[in-house]
Amino acid sequence: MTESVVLIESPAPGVGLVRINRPDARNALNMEVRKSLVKALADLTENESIRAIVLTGSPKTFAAGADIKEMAGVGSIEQMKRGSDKLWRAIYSCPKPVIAAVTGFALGGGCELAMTCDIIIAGEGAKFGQPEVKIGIIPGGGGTQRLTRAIGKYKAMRYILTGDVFTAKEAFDMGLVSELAADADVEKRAVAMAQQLAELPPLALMHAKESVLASMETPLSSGLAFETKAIQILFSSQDQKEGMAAFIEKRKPNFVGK
Ligand code: CO8
Repeated sequence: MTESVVLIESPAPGVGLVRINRPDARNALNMEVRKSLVKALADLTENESIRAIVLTGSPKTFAAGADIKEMAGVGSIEQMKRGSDKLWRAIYSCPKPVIAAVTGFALGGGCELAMTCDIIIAGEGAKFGQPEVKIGIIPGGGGTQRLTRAIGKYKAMRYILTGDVFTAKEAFDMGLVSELAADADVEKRAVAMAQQLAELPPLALMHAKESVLASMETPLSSGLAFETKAIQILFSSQDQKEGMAAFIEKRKPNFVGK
């Protein structure tokens, strides 16, 4: 039996880990991988015992982008029917935080995959890039938008127009990477952070994620209104009462996600 191209693991209480497992093809995101990722994220979203998700690849490659061999011959309509937006939506619409643990190459759709996650922890040897122009296309999974928002127009232009790769340290300095770690520690660090998140109130995390994402899409006044409504909603949650009571009573809170 062939091994699945996407694996789901449970590395710590409350944490689900999704591993892209196509190392011979440098974890290229063919249709099977994309569909399996969407399914894995849906399964972990449904699973109430999971409160934070880590998405990772292999030591040498997070993901080398869309599968060039699979898409080389397709036309516009076939490309449209493939609906690659489903993968990105599965991550940004996921009510749970998703941490990308990046070692090795995160190129093209692989860089876009990391950028769609909420937090990026990268190994010191990781390499990022949007090399699509070199094969006659442009980033199509949000790269022109998310990279520009993360590092600014002039640096985004520099990397998207040349297709040059940049190091994890450069990505960190430009604001694309949340945290750097030794390559061997990336997964451990991501799981530890996910575990930290898994102990926090899920509804607060969900509204925090939605509010931060709203800031990328709205004028300030609309974003602030969104945030105001979100905090108001949280005042009817059980976890808000528990969190504040625990603070006042000087004890550890027990958050139940209600
Ligand atoms: N697609 C298909 N196969 C790939 C890909 C890929 N993106 N990347 C690597 N492979 C395959 C190679 O063809 C090779 O296969 P084989 O053994 O059969 O010859 C195998 O993986 C190993 O590759 P290399 O020998 O090249 O491995 P290296 O370790 O020397 O190099 C690199 C690793 C640097 C990652 C190199 O493979 C590379 O540059 N890959 C292509 C990177 C790239 O151009 N990515 C952009 C793709 S286009 C894209 O992502 C558009 C996104 C649009 C939306 C996406 C929706 C999901």
